[in-house]
Amino acid sequence: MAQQYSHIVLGLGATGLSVVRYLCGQGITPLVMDSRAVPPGADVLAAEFPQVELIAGGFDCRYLVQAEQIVISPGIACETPEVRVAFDMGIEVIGDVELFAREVSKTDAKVIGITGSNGKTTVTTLVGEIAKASGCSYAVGGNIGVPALDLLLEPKDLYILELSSFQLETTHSLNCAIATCLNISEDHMDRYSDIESYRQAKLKLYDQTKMVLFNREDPLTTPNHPANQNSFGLDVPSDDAWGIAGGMLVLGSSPIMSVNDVALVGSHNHANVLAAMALTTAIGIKRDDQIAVAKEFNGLEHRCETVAEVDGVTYINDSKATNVGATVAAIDGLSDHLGELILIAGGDSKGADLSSLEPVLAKVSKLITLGRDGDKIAALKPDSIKVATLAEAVAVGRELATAGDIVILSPACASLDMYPNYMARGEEFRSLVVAFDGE
Ligand code: UMA
Ligand code: ADP
Repeated sequence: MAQQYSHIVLGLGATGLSVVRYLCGQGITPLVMDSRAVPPGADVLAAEFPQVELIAGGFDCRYLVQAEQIVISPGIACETPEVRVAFDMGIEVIGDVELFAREVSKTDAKVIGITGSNGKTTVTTLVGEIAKASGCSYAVGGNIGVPALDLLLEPKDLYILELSSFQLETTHSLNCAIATCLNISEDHMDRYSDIESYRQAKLKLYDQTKMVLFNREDPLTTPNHPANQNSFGLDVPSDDAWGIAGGMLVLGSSPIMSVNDVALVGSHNHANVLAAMALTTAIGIKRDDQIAVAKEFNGLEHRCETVAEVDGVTYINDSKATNVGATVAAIDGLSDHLGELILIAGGDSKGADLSSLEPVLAKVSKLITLGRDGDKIAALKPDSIKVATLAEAVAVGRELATAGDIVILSPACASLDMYPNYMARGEEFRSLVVAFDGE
């Protein structure tokens, strides 16, 4: 071990690179370590930061124990033994969002924080669109894709951050103008001992905000301590909370717009729109800008996205449903549909208890399962059909469906047992369906 490093960056994905960029900009040359033999970003690091040393294929404890600060990527568990050693020695272990928070605290910029098990990306995007409509200077980042620190390369008045539980574990000093936890359902159980520890990671956000927005229909999102707070929900609200009454989105007793004019489909998305309105109202954005976006924004790819209608059958790509809560919301949201619902599900359940899918499976006429945990889902419904590939699943779905029916890919599982990511799974679904159209 030739050199001693005060700063160590653990993980060289998108986050690790953003941290290196930030630290080098501060005149600090960190050491980077990644457990993967060939980490993504190694080529960029070598080209842009030739002075930065990379140790790949494992974490070398000898460096860790001598560091002043370790900046850990969200994909690395804090319980990793080498990291635990550093924690136990009192070495500061933080994430990229904590560095972002410390930097933003030196400015007058506002931050909106959005977490939850499902709907984060939809709400974060909606808030970004509303900010755009209002004409303010803003940037969107965090778990949604652009690492938080990279947002600071072009300073703005407003930062809109999607935050994962992994990022929140290592974030302590965000000072959001308003922050929300949209909902909590089991996810990432391969990283948490139980849902309560996952929830506590998410609710850390509430300790770092001037105002809490919670989902009054999901008790797990209720703040543990009294806070300056408001709520949203699909029910009739009391006082000055956000909700739905008489077919209208409302704030307290004041109507805002008809639910029928919301471009996004499904009741879970009405909750998302209410949350986005509440978040942007707290920073002074006008109602007209919110309404304009709610009327226009019709959703993101891979999230209950209608891909095609072939022979009267609607094919929906909900590949981003990587946990049970998302699939439950999709099926509930479509259950008023008159035709049959044919569901394709399965993949890597990330250690989740899948039994909470059982009640919504009663609303599905046929269940087709695939992937590592497909059999566990199949066991929850009689006469399920097990297949080996998505191509087979889509072919079986087509065979079973008649005009007026829906075939939906909403896996309730991550894709990583069969695909590089959920986008690849959704794209394959799309191309399989589009191919029918050409026949
Ligand atoms: N990894 C290793 N060894 C390492 C470092 C990482 O094996 O030394 C693995 C991780 O286990 C993980 C993968 O590499 O499977 C990526 O981890 P990372 O921390 O390098 O990820 P980044 O590329 O920095 O991307 C991260 C977020 N990824 C994760 O939290 C896993 C991205 O969220 C986020 O967009 C990005 O930072 C910018 O903030 C993605 C995600 O899947 C979309 N998030 C999870 C989710 O939404 O469910 C939490
Ligand atoms: P996240 O970023 O939290 O993963 P997304 O907006 O990407 O959230 O949506 C992920 C999945 O969750 C999609 O299948 C989507 O249809 C579903 N979903 C979106 N909003 C909600 C919600 N409020 N409650 C439950 N499921 C939702």
